Amino acid sequence: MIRLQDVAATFARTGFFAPISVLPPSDADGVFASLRSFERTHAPEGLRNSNYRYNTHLVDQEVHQIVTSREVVDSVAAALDVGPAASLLLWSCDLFWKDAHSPEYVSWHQDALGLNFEPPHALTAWIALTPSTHESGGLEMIPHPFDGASVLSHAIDTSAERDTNNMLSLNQTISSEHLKDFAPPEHVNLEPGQMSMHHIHTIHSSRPNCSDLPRVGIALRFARGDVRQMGKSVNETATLLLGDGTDAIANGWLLEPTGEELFRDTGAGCISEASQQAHLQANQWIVNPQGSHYHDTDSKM
Ligand SMILES: O=C(O)CCC(=O)C(=O)O
Repeated sequence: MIRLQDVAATFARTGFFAPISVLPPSDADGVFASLRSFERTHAPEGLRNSNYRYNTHLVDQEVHQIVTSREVVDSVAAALDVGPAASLLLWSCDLFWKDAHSPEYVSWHQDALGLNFEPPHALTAWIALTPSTHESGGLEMIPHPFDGASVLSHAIDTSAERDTNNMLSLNQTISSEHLKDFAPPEHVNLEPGQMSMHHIHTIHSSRPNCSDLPRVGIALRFARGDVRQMGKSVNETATLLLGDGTDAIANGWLLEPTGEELFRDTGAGCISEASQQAHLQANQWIVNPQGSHYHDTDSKM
């Protein structure tokens, strides 16, 4: 049993925490199977390449239940030190899917790049649906206290010649010159159903999948309600997980419908109208590229 004080202390010291068991392994297998079935019905081009890989919790009820579960929310609230009067928001969620023996990788980067969250009270939680190990291309983190950390310079490459095996939308990469000032990276090994958390300032990456199984995880992006998105032309939408949302609304966040509203009229294998609308709204940057990249700093379409 993990003590939440230990989670908070380790997270503050190293910028990440793992592993936390948030689902029995058989349930994680079940979610993966249900995503496969969702894919057959709604994304025959492949879920990993479809818009549904973003904010999947707004269209898949099982994913919604996981992201709003006590196991997830309590650990995130402890790491972000969410006080009794503050709100906790899930402002994005995306699937990171590497097929077996895929050369795809994620270069060294910080999630904070381009977010302009002030104060930077935000983190990414990553839930493994399949084994995420050194061999399968699991996350690697550079331990560093997040307090006082800053966003380092990243090289960006969106040219036609960019390395398409890099899964990041901008191929954003911190140079090895910058990395040598930091401690060596640590591998994060996760069994299906286990979660890691990293602060938006934590430097992390992942290597190609050299295993025989797909390596699939759900990345959940959380922020405290006192976080304001600076200089955004379009406000982000977010799912309220703790608190009454007053602080979040005052900081410009738009609140998505609750799970009850989203999935009220959901029949087997069917996405509700509200759920589709919420997904479109949360992905408005896809339909309205005016705000392009404003919430897609981490993964490519
Ligand atoms: O899944 C991966 O390999 C990388 C995920 C990542 O960089 C993130 O969730 O912030």
